[in-house]
This record gives sequence, C-alpha cells and structure tokens, in this order.
Amino acid sequence: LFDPIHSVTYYCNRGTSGIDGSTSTAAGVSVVSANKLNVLITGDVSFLYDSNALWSEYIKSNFRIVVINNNGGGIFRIINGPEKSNQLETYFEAKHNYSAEKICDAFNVEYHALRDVDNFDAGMRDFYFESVNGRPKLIEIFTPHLKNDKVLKGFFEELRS
Ligand SMILES: Cc1ncc(C[n+]2csc(CCOP(=O)(O)OP(=O)(O)O)c2C)c(N)n1
Repeated sequence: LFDPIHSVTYYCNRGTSGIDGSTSTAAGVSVVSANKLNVLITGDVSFLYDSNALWSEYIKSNFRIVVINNNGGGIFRIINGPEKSNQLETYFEAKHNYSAEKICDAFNVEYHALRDVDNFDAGMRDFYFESVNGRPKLIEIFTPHLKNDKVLKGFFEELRS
C-alpha cells in the first residue's frame, strides 16, 4: 500500500497464525536489535490477542507499538463475504471493550492516545522521543469503526487510477 523506505528493515508475520504472535515477534526482534528503534504497527484485535508479549523485562524503550484501534477486526468489512453475514460484528470483527491503556498499566508501558487528526503530527513526534523510564511506549490511534473500510477502499481506488 505504501512505498517502502529503504533505510527501514521490515518484518511481518503472515499466514493462518498471523495475528496471534505478532507482538511477541516484534518484542523479540527489538531485544536482539537493541541499538535500533523497533516499531510494531498493529490492530486492536491483534494487539489484545498477544498482549502477554509485554510480560518481559528484556523489552526496553527501543520497542514502540502503534495500535490502530478501529474497535474490532476491520479487515472483515473489507474482504468479500463476512459483510453479508448477520454474525459480522460478534464473530468476525469481534467487537470489544477491552483496554490497551489498562494493559499498558499492567505491564508498565508508557501509554499515549490520539483521537483526532489535528493532534496527529505532534502526538507522533512525542511518541518517538525517548521514554521517561526506559520502558516501551505504545500509542493508540482511534479511527472510526464504520468509516474505516470506506476510507481504505477509497485509497485502493486511488492506487488503481
Ligand atoms: C491466529 C489467528 N487467528 C485469526 C486470524 C484471522 N484474522 C485475520 S485478521 C484478523 C483481525 C485483525 O484485527 P485487527 O488486528 O484489529 O486489525 P484490522 O483488521 O482492524 O486492521 C483475524 C481474526 C489470524 N490471521 N490469525
């Protein structure tokens, strides 16, 4: 979806086990590349599934997590099929009220939230500063649940044109 930045090394989990261990993978990579900034970009469901990845004294301030919280697995409004099901919200999207902020409290991770576009640039800049206590940082970006798929589909159209 985006041109790669050549100075950045990209890693990803994919396949049927994709979301279960993605935070653990990123945490592990950050431990073995301690002199580099490691940024995990993830969804709310993926983050919550694997939150126990934060149970580690080895992860430090070079580990940063960006959670894009659209309140569920937004992918199921984008791929064909589930959007026609009356089980969409409960069983495909797995809409929830769990809190990334409370998980950060539990694991001593510095938490930030972004709720509107106006604060985006300043919020992201702060997020990339050194953390106060040497611990990892997480920024949660809230996006509108029901607009999310329309924005992404619009972006696909732009790429095609
Ligand atoms: C272990 C595992 N279980 C289920 C899936 C199927 N799956 C793919 S994406 C997804 C939801 C991801 O939701 P979220 O992380 O919030 O990202 P979004 O779709 O909103 O971008 C699920 C359940 C998977 N890939 N891996």
